[in-house]
Amino acid sequence: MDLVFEKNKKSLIKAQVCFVLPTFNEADNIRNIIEAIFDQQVNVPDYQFKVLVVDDNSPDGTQQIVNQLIEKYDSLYLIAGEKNGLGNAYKRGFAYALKTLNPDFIFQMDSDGQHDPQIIPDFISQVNQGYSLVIGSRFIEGGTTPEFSVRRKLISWLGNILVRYIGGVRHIRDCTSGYRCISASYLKNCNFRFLSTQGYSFQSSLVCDLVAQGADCKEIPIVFSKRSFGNSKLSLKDQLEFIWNIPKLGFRTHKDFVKYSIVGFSGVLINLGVYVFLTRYLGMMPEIAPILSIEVSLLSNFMFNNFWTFKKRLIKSNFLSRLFQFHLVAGISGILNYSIFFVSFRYLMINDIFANLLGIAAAAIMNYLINSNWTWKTSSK
Ligand SMILES: Nc1nc2c(ncn2[C@@H]2O[C@H](COP(=O)(O)OP(=O)(O)OP(=O)(O)O)[C@@H](O)[C@H]2O)c(=O)[nH]1
Ligand SMILES: [Mg+2]
Repeated sequence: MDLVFEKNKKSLIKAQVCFVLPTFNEADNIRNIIEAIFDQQVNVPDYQFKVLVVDDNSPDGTQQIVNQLIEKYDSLYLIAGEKNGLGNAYKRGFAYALKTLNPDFIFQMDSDGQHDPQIIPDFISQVNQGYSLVIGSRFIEGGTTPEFSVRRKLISWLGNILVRYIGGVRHIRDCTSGYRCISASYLKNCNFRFLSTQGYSFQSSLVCDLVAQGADCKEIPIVFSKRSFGNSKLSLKDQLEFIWNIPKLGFRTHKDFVKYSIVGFSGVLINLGVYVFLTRYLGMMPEIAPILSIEVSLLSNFMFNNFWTFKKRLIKSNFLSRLFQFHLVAGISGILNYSIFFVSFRYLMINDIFANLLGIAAAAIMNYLINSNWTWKTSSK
């Protein structure tokens, strides 16, 4: 008898799925989206749905509508707070869900009807296959953004390229999508200090953090159409934060960057030493000597980076092509360095030493990012 009870009890334990819905002024949309999510419950009976609305004290009455619906749905929850950006709302929502709702998986979803709840079972079937991060993607085959303006398409495309190539998530086509299902075990281990972004760029930081933890990602196509009612909350501040956040994504593996900087500094000393040796001891002309001293320092930088900085990386490309790429990147960085110096000094009237420092800093950062993501790119990325 006990055994039967235990068996029945076990079959009653369903996987818990929590939908976190951030809202700001979504009074016209929130009812439809909540009802449409709960309507999908019958299609995935082995999963128990919970919906958590994270509202930032919307003045349009969003919370009143959610409170009415709480009377109808036992598994609907609402938390409210000050308006502090989409990223902060998600952080609050995740923390609450992980602490009190005991989820196995957490969905991220917009509350304005742009994310179709009818494909929730498709996400869950991927989770069933063992994926820990399932992304509703606008940029894989079958995915579309039919009503995006050319400007928005361009911004989205550029934003994704930056995150993919600088943030170490090249294999993911849509890093800014807000429709995702994430395994709670990964979310628990997220480094929320790294995820310090407050606005929309939280989405891209989160993907990078999950992948850095080893989350196995699968993208499924979505149609991202126009919001049902109301206006977009994406502000200029969000867009600036997105750009500002990009280098931070690149420096995630900061240990590599510190090593790379030490190598770069050693290169300066080697360059100078060889120059002094050639001109003072071998009597070489000062116009010719830098050609050799620059090349020697480039070669020594390459060797140190190859056999020390990026030693642990599993790299597909061969030694000679890496050597060639390294030289090419050095050339591009040199041009960038000079251009920034020239524009700052000549046109922005910045002091020449400071203008040069600006050029060196920008070129050094770009040089690291390209070499880390291209020359020594790991085969798994
Ligand atoms: N709690 C909270 N939710 C927010 C905030 N900013 C945006 N949201 C919600 O996040 C979701 C996505 O925001 P949207 O304004 O729709 O962004 P978008 O989808 O890129 O823009 P549209 O295509 O114009 O809809 C929506 O459900 C918003 O209500 C915020 O500061 N706090
Ligand atoms: Mg939207």
